[in-house]
Amino acid sequence: MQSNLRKKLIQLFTEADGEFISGQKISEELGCSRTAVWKHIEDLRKSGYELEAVRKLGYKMKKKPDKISENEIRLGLKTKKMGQTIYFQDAVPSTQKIAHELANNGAEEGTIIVADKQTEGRGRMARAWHSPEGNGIWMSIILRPEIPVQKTPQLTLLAAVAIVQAIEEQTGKSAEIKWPNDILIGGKKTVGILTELQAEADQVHSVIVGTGINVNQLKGDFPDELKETATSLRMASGKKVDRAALIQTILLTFEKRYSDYIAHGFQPIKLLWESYALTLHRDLTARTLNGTFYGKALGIDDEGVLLLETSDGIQKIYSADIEISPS
Ligand code: BTX
Repeated sequence: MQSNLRKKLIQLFTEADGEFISGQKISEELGCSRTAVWKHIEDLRKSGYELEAVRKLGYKMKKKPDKISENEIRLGLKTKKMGQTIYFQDAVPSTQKIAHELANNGAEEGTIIVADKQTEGRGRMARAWHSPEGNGIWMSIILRPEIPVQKTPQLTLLAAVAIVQAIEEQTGKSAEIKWPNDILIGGKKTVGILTELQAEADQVHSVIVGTGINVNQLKGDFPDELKETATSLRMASGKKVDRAALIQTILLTFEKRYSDYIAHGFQPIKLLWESYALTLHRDLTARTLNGTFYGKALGIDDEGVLLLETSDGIQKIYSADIEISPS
């Protein structure tokens, strides 16, 4: 099927939102015969769409395949900027790597890079991020904020807030943020965020926010070393989650929080972040490159830095791995 006809047909079904559309209407919209409509419907079925046909009523879409593609992300996307340019590939080493290249070549703010699978997905400090095929969201967003370099870690916190809100909206599950970049459900890691920077001296060229979300994995899909510490949205909610729809919700919540941030600064994000934070007022261990600190988390400051009350006074934590002591 020609790709624009296919796109139009999927769009018609998406807009019909589960209601029947008559064969007549489809043939008018696509500008083809009723027989050709039937052939196009068969093609969609072969690609995994569940379509019901009832005489006199027409066709309705019961289920989309759990597949992500540029079209799936674009159709129904309600943002103005985030995700308006989409680079989708089935498999890449790392979406961060591609985002850096595109950002260097002048990609616009809001450009996203999404892959169904990463072979060299990475976390902080060159750690590996397990990114298998067909189950997760592996996405990088290019931003070009006009902010000083030292404020860019705030964007990690902003991304965490937007993703928690999108997860709640889409699955009904509440998630918690562990400073600075983990989102946990029931104490297990569901999302990781990696924020990287292209900047010189005091000028930010771009910020690349990478998010890895475990969506439809089952326990057996995780390697042994992650089985006890990681979970997916499906494991937490008991339901499969439509990845393309979740990407759309994330892009919309992200756009809202980002425009709040650009207009009003970090304060509104800070308040939201604190309401989702797991780490506040708890005793914890912070392992940093400058040593290990123990203390009570007092909160975050206006730059998004964690304030830890230790026996030697208040310690500012800029970057660390956090372990929360049992309460
Ligand atoms: P992080 O350094 O906080 O976490 C990395 C650690 O998390 C690993 O050492 C491992 O213990 C654990 N881990 C690895 N994979 C998973 C997983 N799928 N689920 C739960 N735990 C896991 C977190 O770094 C930042 C991750 C960002 C990933 C995105 S995906 C899109 C973009 N492209 C890319 O290469 N990275 C980002």
